[in-house]
Amino acid sequence: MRKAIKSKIAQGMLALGCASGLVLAAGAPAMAIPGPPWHAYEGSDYAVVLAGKRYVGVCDMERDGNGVYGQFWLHGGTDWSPRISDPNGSAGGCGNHTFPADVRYFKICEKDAGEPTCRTEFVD
Ligand SMILES: [Ca+2]
Ligand SMILES: [Ca+2]
Repeated sequence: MRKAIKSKIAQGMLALGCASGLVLAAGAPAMAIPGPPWHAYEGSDYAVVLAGKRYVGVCDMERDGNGVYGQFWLHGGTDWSPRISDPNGSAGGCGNHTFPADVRYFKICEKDAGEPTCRTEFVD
């Protein structure tokens, strides 16, 4: 009898562990912060989509000599946008652009060693 209760508790704890694991998985990617504004970070460098979903910025925030660019996938689009870069690198201010349609998802890329390192985030 005692043993049965103990194993029931163990099962309950296991179920609880699984449930919280699922919640964590559903919340991935770990860095995602709900918008607006929506951000995609690569280190401190980021791309941002503002509330109207059409005005975007790309900001190089690291004085590391690596250029950054953002690319944006629009609603009804069939490919990534041209690259939007931060024209003055890590000096103040960001590159920006206004698209004719809402952004669906987007990425920030850093031109570091080898292939650029990119992170994608979703608007919706
Ligand atoms: Ca950088
Ligand atoms: Ca800049």
